[in-house]
Amino acid sequence: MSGRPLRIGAGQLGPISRNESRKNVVDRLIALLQEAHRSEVDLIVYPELALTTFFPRWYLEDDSTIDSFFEREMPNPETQRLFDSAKSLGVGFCLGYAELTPDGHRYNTQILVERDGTIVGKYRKVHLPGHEEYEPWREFQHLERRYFEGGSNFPTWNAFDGIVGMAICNDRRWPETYRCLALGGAELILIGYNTPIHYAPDPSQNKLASFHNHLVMQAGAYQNGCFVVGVAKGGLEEGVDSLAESCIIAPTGEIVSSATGSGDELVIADIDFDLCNNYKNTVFDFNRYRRPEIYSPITDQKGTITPAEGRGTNDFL
Ligand code: CDT
Repeated sequence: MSGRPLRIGAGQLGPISRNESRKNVVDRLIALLQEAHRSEVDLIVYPELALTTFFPRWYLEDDSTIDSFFEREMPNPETQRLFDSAKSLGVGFCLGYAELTPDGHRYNTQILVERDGTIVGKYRKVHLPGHEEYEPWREFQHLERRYFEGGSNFPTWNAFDGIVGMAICNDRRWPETYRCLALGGAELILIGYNTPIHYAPDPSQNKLASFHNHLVMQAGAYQNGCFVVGVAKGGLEEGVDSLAESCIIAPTGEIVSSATGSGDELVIADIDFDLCNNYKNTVFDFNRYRRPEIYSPITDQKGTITPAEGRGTNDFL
């Protein structure tokens, strides 16, 4: 392949039970890494919170229980084997985990590790979904807003011979995520997710979970001339069924490879970063066609401001 080729693997995980040891999870990650190496993959992308069960589904009060789901350093004694294996095999990886900083801050984090085992980038989830307090009417909780602080930017990095950005799960539903990353030059956006199929505030959306997953990532890829890799922790985890359907999407907006099941599975695609230019230099030539002077409500406003009764919001009628 000419241009700037990269072979990517989406390292989908099946469920991780609450009592599954880090050692066992890291064994599973390394098994996928080894399969990636056999398939000559350059970069494998793991899901959001890939080292533990999706613990925000529980209201936890005990600090030491909460801490047990967080990593205080990266790599650490449990994950060093993954870094060592990646380096010796020459395969880069992207890994989501719960981060506890030395000064006590908690983030839903994803790191990008180059083929030499060095961490080149860290991203902290910006859009935290769910709720802060225990809500007894729910079948299960979604307490990300209790356990994590939000990240503060959408960085991009020169890595893997392209420009790479990251996003985490709910971030993928927001067009601002992709656009901010693309304004930083992103050609490849790596997204891990845990998406319960049951959406308690409006269960009529349940049957659309798969459609919405593809809709947002395919639109994000096309509208920004990027490749997007969406990687699930799917299947029935602690009684909660989560969407699998990991996939790799081209700047055309087309899905080029996708998972066939909901367990541990490696999904592979050959990409060429140069394809991004077909879109970035034509229909989505930002410099030529964007109108940022018109877009101020996007950064000046948080919620909707509707027109006054009987009026419109423009003044040239
Ligand atoms: N992990 C995560 O962000 N999940 C959300 C669930 C829906 S909001 C409760 C998602 O956007 O997939």
